[in-house]
Amino acid sequence: MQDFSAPDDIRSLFSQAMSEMYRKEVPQYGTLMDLVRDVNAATLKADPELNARLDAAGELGRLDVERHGAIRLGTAEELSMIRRMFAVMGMLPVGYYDLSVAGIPVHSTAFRPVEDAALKQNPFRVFTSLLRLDLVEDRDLAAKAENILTLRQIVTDEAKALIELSEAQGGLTKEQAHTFVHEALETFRWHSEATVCTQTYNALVDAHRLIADVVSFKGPHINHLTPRTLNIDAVQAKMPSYGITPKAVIEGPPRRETDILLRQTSFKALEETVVFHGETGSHTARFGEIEQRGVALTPAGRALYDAALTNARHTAAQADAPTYETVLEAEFSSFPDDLDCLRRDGLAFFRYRVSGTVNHKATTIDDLIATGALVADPQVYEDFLPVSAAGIFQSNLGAEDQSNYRANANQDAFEAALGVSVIDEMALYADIQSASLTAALTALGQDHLVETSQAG
Ligand code: OOG
Ligand code: NI
Repeated sequence: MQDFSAPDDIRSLFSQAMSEMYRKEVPQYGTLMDLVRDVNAATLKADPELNARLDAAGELGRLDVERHGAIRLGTAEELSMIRRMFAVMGMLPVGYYDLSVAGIPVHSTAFRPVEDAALKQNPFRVFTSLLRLDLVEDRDLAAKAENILTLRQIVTDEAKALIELSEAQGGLTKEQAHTFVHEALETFRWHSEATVCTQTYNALVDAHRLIADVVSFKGPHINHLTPRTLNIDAVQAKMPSYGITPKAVIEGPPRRETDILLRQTSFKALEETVVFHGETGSHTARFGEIEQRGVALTPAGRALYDAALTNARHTAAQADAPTYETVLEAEFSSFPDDLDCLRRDGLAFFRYRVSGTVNHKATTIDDLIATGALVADPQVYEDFLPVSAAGIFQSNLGAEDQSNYRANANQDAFEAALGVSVIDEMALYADIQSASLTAALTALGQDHLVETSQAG
């Protein structure tokens, strides 16, 4: 039996290598990383309780390495090949996002680690979109785009060989893993030379800027890398003094005592020089983003969130409406803003751990928590939000591209392209919650409570 590198270690190597490459390609990303690191350090210093909680939950370690990226693919073959590439690094497709609702001709998934230990080590995720040429009205242009896409190969021969080797032998040796990371990086590199001429590029832009971005290049350049901050309002406020102009509003829930789901903001895409068959022009694709992650919500919590967000967007769109922030805060005022309340109401997912001892037979789980024997840590939301993602897409595509495609989800087609089904994110959080609770109750000698916990 050969000694293989752990997929978690390959993912860490890859995430680090991507970060280094993107820092060189987009210097503003490096500036943003520095800003986020400083704000995180200051936040932890000012809030010892948060520091202690993250430390006890084993979450401090992942903070500095944590980031997500995004890519956009052109064909089913590309999506299935990228799935196999990410699988080598322990990243699986989780969730299905339909962006057609927002007038963006893609549907997406997030490749990410799913196991508890893997998430703790390095939760690197890639939001991966597949272009939907079926939504393009101009069928001739769609056919032309498809032809262009079938001519490219986005994975190097060496990377492909190593993916196949890893599948055949069940992993990669350390040396193979290093070569694999080096080769995999090539797929996501920026190409300043387009594969199409100016005229084709312009026709694609006219159909949708996003289509031009996917079709005109040799590969799916990484379009942003996003560090995780503990205080997104502070980073947003400080961006201008670092020479970065953020988008106007932060996507997601409003600022609260207890962070839920995901808040995100980005800065505008850079205009970059591109050569189109010898002719110099430009293209905007790559940008920067930051995110603040909170607790994952249960289906009941998520339904509340979706309703509040929909109402806020509706109200804010009315004439004479107050600012979006004001409306958003008002809509979320009835959303419980306290971890214990979120837990008791079954609105959020937790991870349980033992923190003391008990020598009596407790009658409820709440008893064990009240006495300090059992601790419920909030589970970090590891996924994305479709409405927020649409806002991020739009902020760097330009408002004029918000054409309406009508809701047109097609998860079956996406999964057929992917070659497997996407994993249901809610099931992952629920499994972590129940497994951690069962283990903690057993360790505390409170097995009699396991069944009640599973019933709820
Ligand atoms: C992806 C936009 C979505 C997020 O964090 O929600 C996204 C893209 O622009 O390709 O990255
Ligand atoms: Ni993003």
